[in-house]
Amino acid sequence: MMKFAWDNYKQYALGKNELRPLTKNGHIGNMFGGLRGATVVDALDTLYIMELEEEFQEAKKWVEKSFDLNVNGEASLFEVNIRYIGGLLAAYYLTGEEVFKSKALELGEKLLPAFNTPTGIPRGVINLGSGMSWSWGWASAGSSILAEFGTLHLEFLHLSELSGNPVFAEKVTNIRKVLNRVEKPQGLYPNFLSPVTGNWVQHHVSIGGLGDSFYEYLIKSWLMSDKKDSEAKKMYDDALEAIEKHLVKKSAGGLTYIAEWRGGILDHKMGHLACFSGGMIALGAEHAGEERKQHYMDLAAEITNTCHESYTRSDTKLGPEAFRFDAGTEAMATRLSERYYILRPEVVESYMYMWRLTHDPKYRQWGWEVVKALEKHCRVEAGFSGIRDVYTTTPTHDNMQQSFFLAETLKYLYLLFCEDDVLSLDDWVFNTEAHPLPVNHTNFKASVQ
Ligand code: DMJ
Repeated sequence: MMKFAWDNYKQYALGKNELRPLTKNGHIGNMFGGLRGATVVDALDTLYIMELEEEFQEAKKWVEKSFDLNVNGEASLFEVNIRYIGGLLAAYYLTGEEVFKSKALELGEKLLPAFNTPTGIPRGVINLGSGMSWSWGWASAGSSILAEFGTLHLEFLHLSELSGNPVFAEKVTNIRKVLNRVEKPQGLYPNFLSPVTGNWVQHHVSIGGLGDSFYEYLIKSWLMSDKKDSEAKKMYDDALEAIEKHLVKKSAGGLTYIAEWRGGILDHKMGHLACFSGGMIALGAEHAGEERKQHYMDLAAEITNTCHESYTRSDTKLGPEAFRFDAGTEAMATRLSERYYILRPEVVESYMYMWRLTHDPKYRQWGWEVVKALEKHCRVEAGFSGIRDVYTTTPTHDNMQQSFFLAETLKYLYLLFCEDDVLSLDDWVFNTEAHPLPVNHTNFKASVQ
């Protein structure tokens, strides 16, 4: 599947950001500020891990010869960080090839002006040429987004480590300080914060979109520090406790889910994005106190089961963008606009963690169901495509092979069926785009072979 996805991207869209597999051309979009080759950089480590040697060399050659960082345009700080910086850092740590390191550092420098705000909380959008930055037009009152400024820590610590320049680490340490200072309603972290005042702008809390990877980076910061960053661990433990108290619910049919919270009122909806949390909670459970460990493993298993239900209840056996638990609905989309599946990874991501941490064979079975469904409904003549409605067996394709399909979905599926020592969870943490970063700078050769 990876070879097919890569070969078609290479044939029809090399150098563009994504492949359009129906029309057999490339897509550039406006997320990466003029940067190109998002699929190349996102795919590098997956190709390498899968031992697709020739394809990896093709990707590396493109980075060496054609990856131009002198661009002008509006980029998402978050997306550039998780896909490009994360992808380059992982490729560097896996191979030791200097080109990946130098590109990661050069790009990292270009992101720094986004932090020039009164609080040091970065704005979401940056022009990579001029360094001008601003907030997303759709974010209330010029706010910055929790899942965006809260998803820089892992990569920025590595940028400081590799460059010897503390500036990157200082930027993310300051974000922590601001977050620790501000009062949390019921212990929860709302999704919108003002980079000017350092106060919350709205009380919307979600473990799905807008909030998700902030929580993920707390527990992973602690793991990546070889369990020394106790501040991150405490923030994670406290946040999870508040989430469990206020957001975790059980449906009439017995399915556990994590609702969204709007100023105290619950929206009984779970996004596909929120399905990463089964894996995250399992990963954290490993390191919870003895009395909490089983409790969190059970919670992780229940959430993963609910996400699996959102897949099995559809005609394609792929899950919708969001599913609800209200008015008699259980784990299904109720709105037409939420029925699509765009090759997202979060559900197989949780299967991978649950498999590695429990070895219950059902997670491999569930992963195989996804493989079959992808082959049946998403494989088209020239690549893989998202679908517009998971509740029909003759779905319309959206003509987009997302770069995270190669970075994450296929990598997590591969790891689900590998031995546990391939990118062992003891030695590596995955950034939120599934790019592996070493724990405490463990040498790759010692742990992956
Ligand atoms: C990816 O870019 C990352 O996983 C991110 O954290 C959330 N969205 C996509 C995949 O769904």
